[in-house]
Amino acid sequence: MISSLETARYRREGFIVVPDVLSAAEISELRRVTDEFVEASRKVTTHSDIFDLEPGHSAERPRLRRIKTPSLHHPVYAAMVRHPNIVAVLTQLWGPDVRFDLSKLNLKAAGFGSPVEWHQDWAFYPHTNDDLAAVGIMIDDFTADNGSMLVIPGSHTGPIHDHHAKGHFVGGIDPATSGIDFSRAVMCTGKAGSITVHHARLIHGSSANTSGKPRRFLLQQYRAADAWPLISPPTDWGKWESLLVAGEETMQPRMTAVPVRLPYPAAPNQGSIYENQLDLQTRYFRDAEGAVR
Ligand SMILES: O=C(O)CCC(=O)C(=O)O
Repeated sequence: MISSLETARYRREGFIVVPDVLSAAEISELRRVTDEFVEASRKVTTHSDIFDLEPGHSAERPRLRRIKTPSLHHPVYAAMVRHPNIVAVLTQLWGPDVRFDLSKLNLKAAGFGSPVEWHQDWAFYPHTNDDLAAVGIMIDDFTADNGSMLVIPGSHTGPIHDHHAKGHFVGGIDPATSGIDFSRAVMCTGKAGSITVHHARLIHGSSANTSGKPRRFLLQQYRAADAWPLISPPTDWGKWESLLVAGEETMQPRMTAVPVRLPYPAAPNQGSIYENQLDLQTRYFRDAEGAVR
C-alpha cells in the first residue's frame, strides 16, 4: 500500500499522507452515517458517552464536535478499524502484529469547528515502546482553510513536552513557554479517502474551520501488539486480544528507552481533548470568529 520511500519518510518525519485508501463508496457511506449521528445529536443538550458538543449546540443548529468511540456505535465505523488498506500500511511500518486501541470522529462544521491545541498523543497514553500511531481518515477534502491537521515534522524523535497547567494534566502544550518552533508546521491536506498516519509522539494540532465546507476526520489509534500501556493496562484479557487487527498475541512486551511523562493528576475537565484543554493557560489557535480564547 505504501512504498519504501513512504516508510522511510514516516520514520524520518513522523507522519505521512496516503491518498486513495478508501473508495468513493466507502466515503459516501461514512458521510451518510455521520450525518445520521449529527441528526441524532439534536436530541441532546449536554455531552454524553457518544456526543461531544461544540459551545452553542442546539436542536435547531446541531454543532457536534466529536463522536466518541464511533467503532462501538455503528458497523460502518467498526468496519474501518480492520480496513485491509489501513492494516496493510500499519504492518508495513511495524511488522505483522498490530492492535487497535480506539477511535474518535472529530467534526468541524463549515465556518465553525473548535481548534485542537498542540499536543502529543503519547502524553495521554505512554506505552513500553513507541510504535503507536493514529490513522486519520479524511471523510471530506482537507484544505488549507477547513482546519486540516498541522504537524511539526521530526518532532516524534524529540522530547515529550509538558502537557500540564495549574498543577494538573491539560492535554495541551503551552505555546508561549514550550520553545517549539511552530513556523515549521506542515499541513496535512488531501482528498476525501486519503489517510494521515501520525506517530504518537508527533506534535500536532489544528485550527478552526473558516471555510464554507465541513471537515470530518475519523481518527483510529493503533499500536504494535507488543506495546504495553503504562496507563490503564487491560483488565479484560478477551477484550484485549480482540483488539488485534493483524498477527499474533504476545506475552512479551517490548521495552525501549522511550521518554515518559504521566498524565496525572488527571485533567479536571474530562470527556474529550477539547474539555481537557480548557485549562490550558495560553492558546495558539484562533477560533472561527478569529479570537484566541
Ligand atoms: O481533529 C484534528 O484536527 C486533530 C485531532 C487530534 O489531534 C486529537 O483529537 O487528538
